[in-house]
Amino acid sequence: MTDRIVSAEVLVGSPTRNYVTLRITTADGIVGLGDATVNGRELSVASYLRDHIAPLLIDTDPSRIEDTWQYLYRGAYWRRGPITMAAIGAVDMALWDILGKRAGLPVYQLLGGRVRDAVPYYSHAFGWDIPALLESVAEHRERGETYIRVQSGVPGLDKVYGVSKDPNYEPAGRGARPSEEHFEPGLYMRNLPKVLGAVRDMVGPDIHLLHDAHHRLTPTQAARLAKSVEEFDLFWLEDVTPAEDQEALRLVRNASVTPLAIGEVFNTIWDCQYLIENRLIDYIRTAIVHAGGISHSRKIYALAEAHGVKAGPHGPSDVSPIALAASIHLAASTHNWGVQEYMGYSELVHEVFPHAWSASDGTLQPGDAPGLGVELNEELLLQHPYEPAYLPTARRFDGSVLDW
Ligand code: EZ4
Ligand code: CO
Repeated sequence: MTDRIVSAEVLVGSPTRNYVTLRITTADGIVGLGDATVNGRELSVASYLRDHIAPLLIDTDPSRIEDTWQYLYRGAYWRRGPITMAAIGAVDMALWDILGKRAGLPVYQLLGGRVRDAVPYYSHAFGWDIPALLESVAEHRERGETYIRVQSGVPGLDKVYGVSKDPNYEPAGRGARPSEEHFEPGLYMRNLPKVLGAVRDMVGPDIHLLHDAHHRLTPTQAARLAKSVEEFDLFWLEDVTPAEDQEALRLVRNASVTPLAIGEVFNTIWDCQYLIENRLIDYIRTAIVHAGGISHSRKIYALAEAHGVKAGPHGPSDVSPIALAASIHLAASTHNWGVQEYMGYSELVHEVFPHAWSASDGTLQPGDAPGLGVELNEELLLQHPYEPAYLPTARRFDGSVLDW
């Protein structure tokens, strides 16, 4: 008996921050949810889904997940890129959700079942100076977390990526224009070894420390940085150069054995292929939502598995609890998994998207609800309408634009 899709609705709301959610309903009354949020470009994905994809889905068979993916990807002609891939990603997640609900099974069971008892996550510790950072790290340790990202202020810079005055760091700021901040590579590069040294001294050798350089260094700066922090035994150094020039990572690789992670802004297996096949990275960071959903992400991880590379997906607050659920279900059933980023959500976001997944003692569990196990409280979502919000932009002290 074949079911068919009867509606595909796009809901945009801003509970604390903006989210784009796709809701697909079938003739049998099964509802699947997908996340399509692209931070700072939310309305373009909403339009892509509403104007160009939703009409194509009506009357199609929701169980043809792979065929739908191929149709939306290859059928578009103008393809790839974050907007297209997040839109396809949302459809893919919603269809896996529907399949799970139809089967009465959590999605991780459909993907081959558990390969691990719990999914380790890393969270974000930060502080403007070393004492404040050490305090933040201690709080994360008290929660039982053993993978901790550490970001600190930089003397001479008044705003720094990953550090905020609020207890919860949220890089996107509401308003019609992005805020601006200044960055100077020298100040940052000279400061980081001191910071990581202090944290390593405090936590000892067993805690996994991570750091995000956020795409700002030249290849030689990146190589120097990776070498200068080698003794602190990072679990990974992330986005040490901008992602477009992939050959840049070869210099970094040759200069040090600091493990490298990259890819949160990648959208397809072809964005990842060169780095994986040339073994220039240790962890691939594509988020399930921004890389075409569960179906396409699995292919990326399979390519990675063959080359000794592990998955370490992006999981900031702009990846909604639906896409995070998809990531946890994949993590539970994918062998070459490193760690899942988990930035956490405000109470309001947990209420808008009630979920079966859970986080405790530094690990995530997918839960056993059928499908992805996330619901949508539409009324509460729509009480918080979309508000323009943007990630900051960065300039050097001379005023020239730099990657943020
Ligand atoms: O800057 O989610 O590793 N995490 C990150 C994030 C990203 C934002 C972009 O939307 O780099 O903080
Ligand atoms: Co990052």
